[in-house]
Amino acid sequence: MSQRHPEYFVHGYALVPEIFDSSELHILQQLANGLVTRHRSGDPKVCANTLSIAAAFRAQPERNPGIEPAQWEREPFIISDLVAIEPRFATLFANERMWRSVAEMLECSVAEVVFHFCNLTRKPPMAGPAISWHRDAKNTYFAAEDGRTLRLLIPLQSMSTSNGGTGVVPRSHREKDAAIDNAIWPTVCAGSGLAIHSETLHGGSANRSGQERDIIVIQFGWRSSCLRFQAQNVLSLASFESFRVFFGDRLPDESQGDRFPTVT
Ligand SMILES: O=C(O)CCC(=O)C(=O)O
Repeated sequence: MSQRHPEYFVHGYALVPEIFDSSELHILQQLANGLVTRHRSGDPKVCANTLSIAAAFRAQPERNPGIEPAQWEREPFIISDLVAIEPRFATLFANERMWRSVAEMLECSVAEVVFHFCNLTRKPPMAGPAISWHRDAKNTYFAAEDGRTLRLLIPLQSMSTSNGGTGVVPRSHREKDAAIDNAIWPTVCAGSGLAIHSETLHGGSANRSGQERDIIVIQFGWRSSCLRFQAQNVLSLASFESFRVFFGDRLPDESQGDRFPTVT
């Protein structure tokens, strides 16, 4: 058994308390709200990286019953590659608590951990879609041959079953036939994290409450893993050291010539 993070090892998920303090959380919320506002006003850079609630409905209407898609064209569901459209996210992601916790759960050194991708996944009040039950190891966006990846979900408002929170099936990372009936919905405070093993079954229902439910999703992996699928996000495969050295102490500003480190 892992001596480093037994809860994650045994259950296939873990809560990581207070990754972001209240002032960092406030900045994260402002950056996320800024992207949502830009999408609503039709900003082409944000729109190019966004799946709207309406587009998600057209692809899978069963996930969001009763909504009228025409009303939700400008409402973002998933905004991808956050750092590409808002470089200041990079500063927040240079967070030592987060990288150390991830390294413990992936059972490697911080130097071995690399960032894969990030997005903002939203379930807006009364219109947030359900997310099908799935295992991240099977995804065709960014996945490692050896399955050594971890997804960290960081809610920007407290999330639970009441506002379309994420459900997980404990121990399903070890049980291929685990039943969804055994799912639980952890309450995760804003700024804390829900870490999910790549083989853990997870998903969630639609948000029909009056509360927001926005989460930052970040996938991490091992530097030495061979990748089965690799999307191109800004800073994909960058290490904590790259985030810390390049962005740790100030907000990146492309107009001042800031360059993102490239990984070869
Ligand atoms: O938005 C959610 O509740 C879950 C997101 C998720 O399942 C994922 O990113 O793998």
